Amino acid sequence: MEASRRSRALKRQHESIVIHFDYDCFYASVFEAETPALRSLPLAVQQKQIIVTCNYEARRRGLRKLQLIREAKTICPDVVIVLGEDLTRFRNASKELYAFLRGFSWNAKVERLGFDEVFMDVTDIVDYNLSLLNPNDLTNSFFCLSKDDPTDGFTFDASKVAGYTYPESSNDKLFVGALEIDALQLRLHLGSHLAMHVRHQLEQQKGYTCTVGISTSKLHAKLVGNLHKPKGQTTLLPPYNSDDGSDNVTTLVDGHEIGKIPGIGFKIAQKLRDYALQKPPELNAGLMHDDTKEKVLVKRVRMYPGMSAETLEKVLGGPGTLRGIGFKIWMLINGVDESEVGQARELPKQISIEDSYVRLDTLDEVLKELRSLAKSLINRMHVDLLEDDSDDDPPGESDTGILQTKRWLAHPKTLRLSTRPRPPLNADGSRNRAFNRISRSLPMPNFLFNLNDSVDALAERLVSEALIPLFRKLHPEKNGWNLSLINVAVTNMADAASDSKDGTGRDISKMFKRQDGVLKQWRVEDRDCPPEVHSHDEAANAVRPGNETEPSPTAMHTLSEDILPQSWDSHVDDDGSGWDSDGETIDEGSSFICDVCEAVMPTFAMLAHSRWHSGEQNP
Ligand code: TTP
Ligand code: MG
Repeated sequence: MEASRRSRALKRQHESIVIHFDYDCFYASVFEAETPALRSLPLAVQQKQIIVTCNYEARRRGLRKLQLIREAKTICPDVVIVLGEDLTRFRNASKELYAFLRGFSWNAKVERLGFDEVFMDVTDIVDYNLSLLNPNDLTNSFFCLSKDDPTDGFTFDASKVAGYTYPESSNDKLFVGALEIDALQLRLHLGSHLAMHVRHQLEQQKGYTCTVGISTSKLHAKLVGNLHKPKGQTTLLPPYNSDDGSDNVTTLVDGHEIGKIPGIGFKIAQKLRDYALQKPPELNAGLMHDDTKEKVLVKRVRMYPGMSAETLEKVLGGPGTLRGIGFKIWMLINGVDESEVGQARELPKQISIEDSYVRLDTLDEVLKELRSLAKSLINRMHVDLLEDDSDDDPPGESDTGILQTKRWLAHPKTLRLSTRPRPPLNADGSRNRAFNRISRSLPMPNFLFNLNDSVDALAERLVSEALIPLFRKLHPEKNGWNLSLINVAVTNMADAASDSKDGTGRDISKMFKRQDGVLKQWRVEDRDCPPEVHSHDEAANAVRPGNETEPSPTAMHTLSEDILPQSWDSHVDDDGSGWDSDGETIDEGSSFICDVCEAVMPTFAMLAHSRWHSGEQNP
């Protein structure tokens, strides 16, 4: 029964063609795009005492992501190190590149995942071009990029895939002659040529290279894309389905460690490892609790005696999990992901700002952090939710520094404060990872939409009138708690289309008058916004608030959830909520503090980080 549901689901997926883009060494590329001379030098991006990424010249010379700065300097003394703690430039580049990719889409199904990944559903473009093909002369085809302009496009050879394929040996030319052609394969060919074109355009026009996967679902496209990094693209070839597990989807998925499957979160992966091994997996001593020495491949879980959706429901289900989690995970380990590529939206669903801490346990410190988060949140709301009210009048600036001619594109209706209390140390000195956030919400205070008051004044009022009362509800005790994270968010976004001051509603055409306006609507695609970089270090705190200087290199912790490719940790969190790059469900483990060196990083980075501590070298 399950096998036939799998095969039906795979057939449904065959109707879609999905491309996954992953920018190569993203942060380093952002600096290179700003200063092209850096391209030929070994370049590393520093956050705290760690290299978060480095360019391929640096990798060629032996540097790796998540290496300690001092080690990198020993290996490559002439490495150029740039500070990457202020995330603004990465956020902006990510939005700009997203807008660029979005420009190729007809159906606006373009979804950003973290800063440096994008999914694009190109089914409509592929099917349109399929209808244009001459099956008797596939080699001399023309790919049309616009329905309105038949000359807008490029010539290509539709009889073969552009780029690499999985499996590798199968990139044979198709038989010419309509009846010989497998429709899915031909559509994948078209997808691969479109991907190649977009990739080259991105490189030529924006200066960024990326690694790409082409298949029929987000899961397949992402997994297959990883095979040829950097600057590579890989297409997953049919067959996708078989009775005996010999199909290419099964082979591809089977070879991955269970925790590497997008959609299988950290907790679920641990439970599956425990189950497949019939004991907790061996850990790397002294490290975080989620780096297992014993790797458990998907195949081992899938082939475990008695494995079924029902079994998984028993293993994974329980209080706090979604019903049906067993079936969802069963489908995933069998290579089925029915989630759609999200529709590009003009406005974010929410804006949230957060920071994480090694230790935050006094009200004074909390107050300081709330002030700073409130300020960042208000600034972010101004950037993402305001538009120029008039294109004709030059914008005037009030004495508060805020443009008087701005108006709100949307009004969030809810203000939410969340914290993540840190669990106490275990008897052996280790500490369990803290997963659970607790939250309280209030209706959005109206004064936050006031454009006449300064950001500082608004932030002060937000803290005293809303955030402190919310904090008291979350933590009624005066002390005894120790927080590892605070998040302040505005959610429940209501479009302001019907409440313009003249009552005529929002003039959409105005937004398209200038390219700026067009770009702006994509600029607010963030599913969440990173916090400013704060220091929790006392000395550094002393030079705040409002300082614009780089934080001290000893300062700790600040990374945010919008740089978190959820694939490793949160696609299906333990509530089974599925891929969600809009941030509504990213409430777990968004940043992580290493127990060994106290470096802070996004959760997806921590396995690589712990491998580094254990001396295991990444290629
Ligand atoms: P990745 O996609 O892991 O790395 P990358 O794009 O730099 O390199 P690759 O070519 O191998 O894909 O991460 C995307 C960005 O996220 C990366 O450029 C920097 C940032 N990042 C951190 O901030 N902290 C981390 O620990 C890691 C691994 C990445
Ligand atoms: Mg990348």
